[in-house]
Formats: sequence, C-alpha cells, structure tokens
Amino acid sequence: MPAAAPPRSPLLAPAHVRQFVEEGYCVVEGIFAPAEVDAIEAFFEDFRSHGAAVFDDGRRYEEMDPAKAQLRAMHPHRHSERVKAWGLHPPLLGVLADLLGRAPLLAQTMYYFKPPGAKGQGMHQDNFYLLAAPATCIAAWTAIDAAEVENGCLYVVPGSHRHDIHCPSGGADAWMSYGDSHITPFPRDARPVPVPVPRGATMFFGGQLIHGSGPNRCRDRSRRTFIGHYIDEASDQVAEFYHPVLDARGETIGRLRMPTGGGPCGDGWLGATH
Ligand SMILES: O=C(O)CCC(=O)C(=O)O
Repeated sequence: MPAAAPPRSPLLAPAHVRQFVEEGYCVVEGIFAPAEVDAIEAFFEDFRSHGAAVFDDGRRYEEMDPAKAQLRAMHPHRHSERVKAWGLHPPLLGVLADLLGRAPLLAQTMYYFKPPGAKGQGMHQDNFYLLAAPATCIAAWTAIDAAEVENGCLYVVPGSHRHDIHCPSGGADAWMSYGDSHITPFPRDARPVPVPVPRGATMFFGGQLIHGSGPNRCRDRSRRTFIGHYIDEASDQVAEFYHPVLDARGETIGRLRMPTGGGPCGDGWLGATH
C-alpha cells in the first residue's frame, strides 16, 4: 500500500488516498459515467429476466445461487466481453493502481441483486478467500442503487486492514447474525460503521478490511452492486477459484500459483469462497 503518494488518477483526491491508507477504504465518484451505470444495470436486469442467454456463451454460464433467486451472478466477466470491459474499465484500473501502488489484475467479478428482504453477508476479510500473496487483494464495489443502511449497505471496521487474517473459530457472530461469517466470534475491539455509497460511486477496500453487509429491510428497493476483486501485479499466488486472472488488456496471467499448503488458517479452508 502506498504511503499516501500523490494520486495520478484525476478522480482520486489526496483525502481518498489518506482514508484508504489510514482506514482501509474510500468511496470515489465518477469512475463510471451515468450512461455506463445505466448500461450495467440494464445488462443485469436482462440477465434477471432472461437468464444465461444474455451471456456470450449462453448456457455455459453457471449461476452460483440459483436456489436463492439470482441473488448474485458470479464471475460474469468470464462469459461476457461487456462485463469484462466493465471490470477492466480504464478509470477503475487507474484508481486501483494509485491505491495499490502497482498495476491491478482482475481476479473476480460479481453482481449482487440483493432484492427487498434479502439477507446480508456475514463479516469477513476477502483475502481469507483469495489467498493473494505476498501482496493482498482489493475490492472495487460500485453501487448501482444508492446503498444505505435500510437497503443493506456495507459495514466496515475502519483500521482493520492492518489486522492479520482472523481464522474461523466457531461460535455465534456477536455483532449481527446474518449470512455466513468466517469471523466468529466477532473481534472485541471491532466497531463496524455503515458506509453509504451513492448510485454510480465506487467503494474501494483492502483485502484485510473486516466487512459485511446488513439485510435489505426495504419493501421495494434493491441494493444492486457490481463488484470486482483485484490482486496486485506483485502477487505470485491466488486461490484456484479466482483463476484465470486477467491483466488490463484482458490477457491471462500464466505465472500465478494456486496455493496448495493452505492459507494462514490451514488446509481445511483452502477452496472456501465468499
Ligand atoms: O455486497 C455485499 O453485501 C458483500 C460484498 C463483499 O463482501 C465483497 O465484495 O467482498
């Protein structure tokens, strides 16, 4: 992580970099133009209505959560050039490069529909799953609906990006029990704060930051989000689920290893996905 070096992206103010370095996250506006946000929304609404047919390779697309009524699409960039282009959107990669201090590589995309009544996601750290090393990973989380407490925005523990990975230890989530959390019980000194994100803005957070989301308590408002997870070009490994990893041109990075000896929490968690 850079020591608050002056950002090169015109979208990133020094205050964003400071917040990212000190608290582990920041919210940046204007990475996707309003028409691009509309296009992302329209693509995934089409998917909701018509299913896998909207992807370039149609029926080969596998939904992760069919039983949960398409709560999310997993790795859609592997099946659509349009989604890949959104995941590799140059202004997005520019901000990621500033925050990482190195070129980002795309490891994962997701689209969350999070309709009214959907549960949230338990508290976790992304690099527990990605196992990127020696550098960690980073998320770019773009709100398609304004995300607020009522519709289930993210909660984060500011400063927890400096923590090591918390290994699962069993027991109930002492903060809020929804979704699956690998952080059980919740660390005593952790104080989660909600992070509202306006439509079209992008929240960035580091791979060690403890985060999760609340349920969508709205009757008629979704909390849709387009998410990319990236590793830094200095990484030499990432978990199997995230291969193939792509560079800015969409080319596969062939040199990355898949960890085989287990992460900091041992072999039993290898292959866990969030
Ligand atoms: O959007 C959410 O509710 C959870 C997303 C998340 O945990 C992530 O992108 O790492």
